[in-house]
Amino acid sequence: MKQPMFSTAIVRRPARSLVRGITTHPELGQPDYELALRQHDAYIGALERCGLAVRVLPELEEFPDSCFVEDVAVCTKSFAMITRPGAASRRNEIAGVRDILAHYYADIVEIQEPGTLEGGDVMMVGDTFYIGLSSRSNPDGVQQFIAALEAHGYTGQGVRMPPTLHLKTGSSYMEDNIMLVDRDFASYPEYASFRRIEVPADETYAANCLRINDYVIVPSGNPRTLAALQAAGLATIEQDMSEFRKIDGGLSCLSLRF
Ligand code: CIR
Repeated sequence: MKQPMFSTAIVRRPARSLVRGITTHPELGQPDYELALRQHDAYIGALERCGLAVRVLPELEEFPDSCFVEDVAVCTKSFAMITRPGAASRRNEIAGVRDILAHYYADIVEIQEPGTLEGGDVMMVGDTFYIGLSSRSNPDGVQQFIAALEAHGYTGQGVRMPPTLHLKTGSSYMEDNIMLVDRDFASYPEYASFRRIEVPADETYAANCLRINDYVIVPSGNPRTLAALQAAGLATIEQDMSEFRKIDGGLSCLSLRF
C-alpha cells in the first residue's frame, strides 16, 4: 500500500495555561512551560524534516489544551470535518478553525450537537477511517462522521474502546500495513489483517507514534519500540515529549496533517 503523502501541518503554540491541562496522570507533575515550548519547537522541526510546510497558530490562553490541535478537526484528502470535542473545557477551541481550514479546503463540515468527536479518536488507513467510541467521541458524533465519510466516498468504522483516552493513544497506523498497538489493542479483531507491532508494557506511551511520509516520529525514551519500528524497515526520528505526556498529549495530538 502506498502511504498518503502529506504536505502541510497545522500546529498551535502551547499557552502558559498548559500547566493546567486535563490529565489522568497527575503523578507526573505539571508541565514545565519553557521546556514544553522548546519541545514544541523541536516537534515543528521534526515535521519539517518529514517534508511538511508547518503553519503555526498563536496560543490560546483561555484553553489549556489547545495545543492539541489534532482534536478539533479531521483533515481528509477531500474534505475537513470540524469536530465537537467531548471535553467540555475544550469545546470552544473550535472557534476560528473553519476560517483557518478554509485556506486549504473548499468542503468543510461540522459535527452537530449532541454529537461529540475528537480527532485523536480518528485513524486514517487509506480510504478507511477507524473511529474510537471513547469517552470523548460519542455514538452520535461517530455516526455523523461516518455519514460524512460515506458521502465523500470513504468508509468509517466505529471501534469499541478500552479505558484509554483516544483510539490513537493506544494504536497508530504506520502505513505499509503495519499497526502499532498497545496490549489492549493487540487482540482487536478490527486490526487482525494488519501486521501488528505491540509496544512493551513499560513503553505504552509509544503506541502513539506518527508516520509522516518517509519517517516515523517516535517519543524518545522508548528504545524497544524504536528498535521494532527500525527492524520493520522504517526510518525514525526521536522527539522528546516529556512535558506534553504529563497532560496526556502524544505526538499525533500536536498537529493536523494533510
Ligand atoms: C485532553 O485531555 O484533552 C488533553 N489533555 C490531551 C489531548 C490529547 N489529544 C490527543 O490524544 N489527540
